Amino acid sequence: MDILIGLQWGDEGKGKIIDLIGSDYDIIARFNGGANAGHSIYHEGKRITLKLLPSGIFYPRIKNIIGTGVVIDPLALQTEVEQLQSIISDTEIINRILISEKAHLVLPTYKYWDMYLEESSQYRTIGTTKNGIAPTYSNKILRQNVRAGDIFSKDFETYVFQILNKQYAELQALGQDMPPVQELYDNFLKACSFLKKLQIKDTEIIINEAIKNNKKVLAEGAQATLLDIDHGTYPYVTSSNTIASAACVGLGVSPKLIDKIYGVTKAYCTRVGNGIFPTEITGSLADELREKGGEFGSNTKRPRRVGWLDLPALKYAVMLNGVTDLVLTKADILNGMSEVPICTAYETDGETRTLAAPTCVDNAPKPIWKFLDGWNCPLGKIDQRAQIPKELKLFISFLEEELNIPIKYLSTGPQREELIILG
Ligand code: 2SA
Ligand code: MG
Repeated sequence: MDILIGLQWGDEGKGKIIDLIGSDYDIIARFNGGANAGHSIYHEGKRITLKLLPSGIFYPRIKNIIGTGVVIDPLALQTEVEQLQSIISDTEIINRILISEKAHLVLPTYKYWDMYLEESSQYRTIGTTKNGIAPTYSNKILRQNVRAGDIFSKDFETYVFQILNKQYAELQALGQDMPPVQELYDNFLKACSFLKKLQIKDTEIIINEAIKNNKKVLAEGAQATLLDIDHGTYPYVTSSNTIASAACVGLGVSPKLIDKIYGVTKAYCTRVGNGIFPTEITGSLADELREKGGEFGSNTKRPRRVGWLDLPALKYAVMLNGVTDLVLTKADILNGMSEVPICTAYETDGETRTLAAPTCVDNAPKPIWKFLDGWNCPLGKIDQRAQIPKELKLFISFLEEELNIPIKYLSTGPQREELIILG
C-alpha cells in the first residue's frame, strides 16, 4: 500500500496529485478526518471539491473506501454524493463507494457542540470547520458513539434518540441555538437510510485481501502533518492523526505492507484556523499571494493565512512521515517574484534549530531567512524538465539537498496535465 499525505497545514494540492497518480490504483481509501477535508480536483474542466469521498471517485474501475479511521456525517455524505451525481451525470459513482462498518458517525448534535466550543468564551477558539469533528472523535474515545455498521441494528434508532435528546438538553442548557430536536433526529435517520444504499463492509479485510492479490492500494490523507492531534501544533490541530502511520491504524493494514509514502508540499505555506505560523506574512504582499494562489478554504471559503516555506517544519514532517516521494506544488504561484524567501532555521532564546516542530506558542521562533532568486516563466506552459527555468531548478535542488530526498513531481498548475515528472 502507498500513502499520500500533506506535509504542512493542509491544502497542499493532495486531491490533484491523487487524481493524477490515482489511475494506477485499484483502491483509494481515506483513513482519517471527515467532511472537514476539501480536496479539489478539476474534472472535465469543472473544479470539484471532495469532502468525504476519496479522490479516485471519477475512475470507474477504482474502489473508493471510506475507512475505519474516518468520521462520517451521513447528511454530508448524502449531499456530496447527490451533488456529484448531478454535476458529472454519473449515477454509477454510488457503486464505487465502500464504507467501513467500523467508521464512526457524526451525530447532528456534534456540529452544535463544535460551534459551542468555538464560540463560547470559556474555550479556546481553534478555528475549526464546524463539522463536528472533535466532538465525534471525543465520543468515539468515550465509547458513547455509533458506527456505520450500527445502522442495521435493531436498537440503533432508540440509542440515537436517547443520545440526541441527552446532548440536545445539555446544549440547550448552555444556551446553544439549534433547530428542534425532532427535526435533527428525522433528518439524521433519513440520511442513514441513504447510507444503506452504499456498501457498508469490513473494509480492512477487503483492503488486505486486495494487497495479497497484488492489487494497488493508495491511502489518501486528509488535513496534514502539522494538524496531527499528537505531533502537530496542538491545541490548534484537527482531532485525528494525519501522518502516514495513521493510515495503518485507520485502514487496518500492517506497517509491513507500506511501500511508497508520497509527501506533498507547496512552495510556500498556508494555514487556515488559528495557531502558530512562524513564517506568516501579512499586509498587501500576503493579500496578493492569497489572491494569486486562490488561498481560500475549499468548503468554508475562509481566507487562508499565508507565509513562506518553512524548512525546519518541512524537515520535521518528512521525518515523521518517512516520505519516499516528494511532490512540490504551486511553484507557479511564486512566478514573477524577484527573490523567494525560505526559512532555513528557527532561533529561539539564542538557540538555532534547522529541524523543529513549530509548537512553541508563547515563545515563537524567529525565522532565519535565505533568499533564492525568483523565476519568471509561466510554468503552466511547460511540460518538460529541460524547460524549467534555472532559478526554479536551483530552488528544487536546494530543497532536495536540505530534505535529503528527491522531488518526484513538480505541479505547474491546478489542471491534471499540469505536472512534470522529475525523478
Ligand atoms: P476541524 O474542523 O476540527 O478539523 O478543525 C481543526 C483545525 O484543522 C484545520 N482544518 C483544515 N485546514 C486546512 N484545510 C482543511 N480542509 C478544508 C480545505 C477547510 C475549509 O481544504 O480548505 O474549507 O476551510 C481543514 N480541515 C480542518 C482547521 O482549520 C482547524 O485549524
Ligand atoms: Mg483542502
